[in-house]
Amino acid sequence: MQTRVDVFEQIFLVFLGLGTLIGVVVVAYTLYNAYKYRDGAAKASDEDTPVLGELPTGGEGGKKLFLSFGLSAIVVISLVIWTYGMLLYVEDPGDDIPEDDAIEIDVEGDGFAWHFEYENGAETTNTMTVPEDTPVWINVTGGDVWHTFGISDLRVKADAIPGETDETWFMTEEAGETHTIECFELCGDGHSAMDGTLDVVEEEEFEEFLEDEAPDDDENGDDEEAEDENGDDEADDEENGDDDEADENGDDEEDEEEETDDEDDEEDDGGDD
Ligand SMILES: [Cu+2]
Repeated sequence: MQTRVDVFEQIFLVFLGLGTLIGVVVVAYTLYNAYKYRDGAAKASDEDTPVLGELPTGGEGGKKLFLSFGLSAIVVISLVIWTYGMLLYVEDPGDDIPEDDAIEIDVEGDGFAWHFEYENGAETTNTMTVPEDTPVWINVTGGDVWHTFGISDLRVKADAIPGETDETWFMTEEAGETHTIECFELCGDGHSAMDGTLDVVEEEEFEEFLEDEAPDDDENGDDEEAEDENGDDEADDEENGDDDEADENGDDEEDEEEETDDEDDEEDDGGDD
C-alpha cells in the first residue's frame, strides 16, 4: 500500500527529475547554439545562419518547432494526467485501506487549539494519540474561524472551516514517533502558537488510552447524583426569599461596576489607537 508520504515523495521526485533533465537539455542546446553561431566562427552553411531583421524559417519546414512543441505537450499533458491520478488516489485510496483496520477521529480547530474526539467518545486537546501502522481517517472542521489542520511530516493538510467537514487520511508508522501538528491558515493572534502533537503509540497502549479517556458510564451516574444534591441545595436557598433580595441588590451594584470598567477599557483602547 502506498501512503500519502510515498505518493507526494514520488510526485516530487518525478517533477524534480524531469525538470532537471529538461533544464539540462535546454541549457546545453542554448550553449551549443551560442558556440556554433559565435562571432567570427567559420560558417558551415549560410542557410542555417540567422540574419538580423529576418525571421528564421526553420530551414526544414518547421520540423524543429513541431518537435519541440510536440515533446513539450507530451511531457506536460502526461504529467498533468499522472499527477491528477495520484492525487485522486490520495483523496480516496479505495480498497487499499482496509476499513476494519482504520480508525476515525473528529478534529476541530477552535480557540487556537485542536480538539480531538475518538470513536468511543474520548476527547483530548492538542495531543492526538494514534496506534502504530494504522490508517487514520480524520474529519476536520472549525469551531470559530477558518483554520487548516496540518502535519508536514505525514503530508497531511485539511481545511478546518466552521459548518464544513473536510475528510482525509494518513498512515502511521512506528510507535514512539511524534509529529508536530500545525495550523496552516492565518487565523488570528494565537495562530503561531496553534501547535499540537501527534503521538504514535503501540496498539495496546492506544487501547489503554481510549479506556482511560473514555466517558465512563458509572462515573457519570455518580456525577448525576451529586448534581441532584446540589439541586436540592438551590431549592433551599430559594425558600429564603429575604436573602435573595439582598443578593440581587448586591449583584446589581457589581454589574454597574463592571460596566464602568468596560467603558474605561474602551477609552483606553481608543487612546492606544
Ligand atoms: Cu488556526
